[in-house]
Amino acid sequence: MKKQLDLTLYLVLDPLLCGGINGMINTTKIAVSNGVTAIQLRSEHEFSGKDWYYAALTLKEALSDTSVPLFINDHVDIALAIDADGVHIGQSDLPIDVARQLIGKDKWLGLSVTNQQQLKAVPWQQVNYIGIGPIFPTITKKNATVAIGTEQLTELVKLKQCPAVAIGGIDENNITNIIQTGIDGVAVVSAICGKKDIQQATLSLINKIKQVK
Ligand code: TZP
Ligand code: MG
Repeated sequence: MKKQLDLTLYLVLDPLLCGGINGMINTTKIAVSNGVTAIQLRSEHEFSGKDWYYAALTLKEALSDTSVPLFINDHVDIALAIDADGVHIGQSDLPIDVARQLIGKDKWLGLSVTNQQQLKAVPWQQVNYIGIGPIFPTITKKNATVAIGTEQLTELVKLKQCPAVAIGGIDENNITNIIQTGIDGVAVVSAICGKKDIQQATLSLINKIKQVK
């Protein structure tokens, strides 16, 4: 099925929070059937190259009859090996032009941005979307930079020249304020991963997004 770049509710999977590869697959299936529009595989924990590869491959298969794309965090090699739909990289990963060169023009490329200086330096021709954050404090990402808050997010949204998702500490209690900034979508980890009721967690976020959009 043809994939689409819809950033409305972007789920970043954490293998540890989800309970391993099977937990990620289960989370993905339930989240996607309840409205998640994009999936990213990300891990900060011990995850060998083989684990990355098999997790990514299994996720790709799980999404094969959906229109929901799979992004791989940082690892261009894994993205290419499994023919993922895209790659997401941070400011200290590969230079963006090198990542683009490696993945080619047909795969989607996302870049993390934390402040105005980084946003002004984005090579807009090379990226398909940016991730802005952390918006609120988060314990999911080790060494996360200081949370920027919704006012700063609003300023960055005004300056951006491509679609964007907000990330970091976003949950059902603050998602409405985030969507009201005019951002294209929201990315979450712990608001879905590891929740007892994945369906309810997803629906609660998606319904709040719909109320504003
Ligand atoms: N990048 C900035 S904050 C963050 C990432 C990957 C973690 C977001 O996790 P959570 O659980 O949604 O706060
Ligand atoms: Mg990274």
